[in-house]
Amino acid sequence: MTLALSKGRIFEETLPLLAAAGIEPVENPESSRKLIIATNRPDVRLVIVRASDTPTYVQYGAADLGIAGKDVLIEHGGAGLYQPVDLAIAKCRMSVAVPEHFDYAAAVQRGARIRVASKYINIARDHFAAKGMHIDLIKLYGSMELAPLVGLADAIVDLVSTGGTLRANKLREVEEIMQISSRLIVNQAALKVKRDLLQPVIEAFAGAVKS
Ligand code: PRT
Ligand code: MG
Repeated sequence: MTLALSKGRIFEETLPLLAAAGIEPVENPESSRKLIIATNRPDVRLVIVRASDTPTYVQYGAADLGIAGKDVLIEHGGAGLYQPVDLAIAKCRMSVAVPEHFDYAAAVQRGARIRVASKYINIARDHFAAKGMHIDLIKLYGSMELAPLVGLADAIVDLVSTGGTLRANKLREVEEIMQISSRLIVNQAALKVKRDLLQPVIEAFAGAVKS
């Protein structure tokens, strides 16, 4: 069984869930450069992937299971994946933010066409379409907070946790689009073929979330 995880917050917050399923990595991916990490169970290994790549590894069956943020899953589309458990980890929210002195409410009211920069173009497009707003969407891959500061965009759609990054860059959260947490994802074909192996792990994760 192969489980795809990203380093950083998802890995940290997944360790207790793995322990509940009786799985302990033999190495820490934060310090090891290995991309395939063995565990105490000979039949279980971890593959360390970029957060936004996790659904792709699971979709194609390169990993049987994975853990990915709702943000990443919405942008991926979810094809070929079961999403059986909301793990309630790596929580944050997806929000619209603007420079402190930009009058967003007035722009919305007069139906202004604003420029929005985001890594999450599907979420951003759907959000503004639902509000009936016409926007110009600019796809970025990182540091969205910079875009309004240098005139690339009027607004951004990004993840917010403590709000510290927005404050440090003189940005203001004006709309919450959705709450975000990470989910266990499972390759649909693998669940049929390897059900005896995968089902107990899925149940252990679900049980660990409840307790
Ligand atoms: O590597 P890649 O760029 O593909 O992914 P990544 O860098 O987004 O991965 P990672 O490990 O940072 O995030 C993995 C998942 O954690 C995300 O997909 C989210 O579901 C979740 N998560 C939870 C967050 C945050 N909280 C978060 N605060 N992901 C990112 N952030 C960033 C945010 O983008 C912003 O730049 O942190 C900054 C804001 O934090 P505050 O505390 O200053 O508000
Ligand atoms: Mg990051």
